Amino acid sequence: MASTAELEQLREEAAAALAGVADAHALEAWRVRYLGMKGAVRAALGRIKSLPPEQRREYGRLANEIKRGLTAAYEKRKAELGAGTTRRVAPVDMTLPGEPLRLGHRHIITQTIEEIVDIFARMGFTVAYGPEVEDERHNFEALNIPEAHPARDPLDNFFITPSVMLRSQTSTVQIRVMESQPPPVRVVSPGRVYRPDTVDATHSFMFHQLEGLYVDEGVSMADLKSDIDQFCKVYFGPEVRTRFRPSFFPFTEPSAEVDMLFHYEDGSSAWIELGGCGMVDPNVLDAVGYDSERYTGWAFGLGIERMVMRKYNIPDIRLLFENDVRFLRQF
Ligand code: FA5
Repeated sequence: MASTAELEQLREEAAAALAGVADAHALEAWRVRYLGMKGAVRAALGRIKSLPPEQRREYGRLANEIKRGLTAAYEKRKAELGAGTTRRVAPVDMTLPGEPLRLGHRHIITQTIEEIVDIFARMGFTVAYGPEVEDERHNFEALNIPEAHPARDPLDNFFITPSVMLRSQTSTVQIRVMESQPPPVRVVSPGRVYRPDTVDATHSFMFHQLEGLYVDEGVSMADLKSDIDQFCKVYFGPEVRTRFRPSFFPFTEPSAEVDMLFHYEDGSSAWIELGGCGMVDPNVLDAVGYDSERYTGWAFGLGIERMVMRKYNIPDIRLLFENDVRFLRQF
């Protein structure tokens, strides 16, 4: 037989149990027990039917009052415990040291490019960038490389369409810079280039070059030699020597290969090829609308991987691009 006394007892019991709830898990168990579909409050309400009619009104009023009161108390406790999330039962020791963050860092090629650009900036050069997807005009024609030249062979380049390609040299940026501004020009341009070379310890199908270009009145080969020599001494150390060997590039005349005498830690030394260079061919100046009677200039293109490998004693270019973090983490 249901009675209001039993309802009062239920209210007290539920309130006491709620006061003892310490976490979201216990709160949910409390809710199921008292306010759930099969909980005590609903069961008490269900007993109205069994009462004589004259008691039903009072009993029903009290039961609903208890239900509202417990629901409100439940919501309050839920908010106190933090939006009903399941709390870790184990206490957290806030004084323990945290787990260290695993921070990545820039690739050694990127670090080197930034370092080299910084050295040239101190020598008065600005930096320019050009697209890796190029047209034949910038990669060949404006650089005085005629259609029949072997460097344009489709087997020696990554063509995308018959006239669009992945650039094979950063010399493309010489043209883009000169097209966009009048002389004087004093600029370096680092970036990726692509060639279908057979991959070995010193060759990759993708590598980085640093282009340099200086055009003004009265620029001579002496400027080229002293600027490259100065750069090598700052980057590799004051004991480094450079030499220039006659060579050929369609866009420079005269042309040279630049080598550097590198001293190894064991006391030995060797001449290492850094790249190509020379005096900008008058045809190239004419192609971009510069007055080749008035202006002269020098240009160079150096292989960045070769420099990195020499400086850090890396025996194989493939190590740089395999993405093995155990290797890359060292730099
Ligand atoms: C050139 O690319 C010319 N554009 C350089 C130049 C610029 C000459 C301006 C005159 C004036 P070359 O093909 O020799 O030249 O390449 C330059 C350097 O890039 C090489 O000395 C070498 O250090 C590097 N290099 C060339 N091919 C590869 C390769 N497959 N993998 C890694 N490095 C390479």
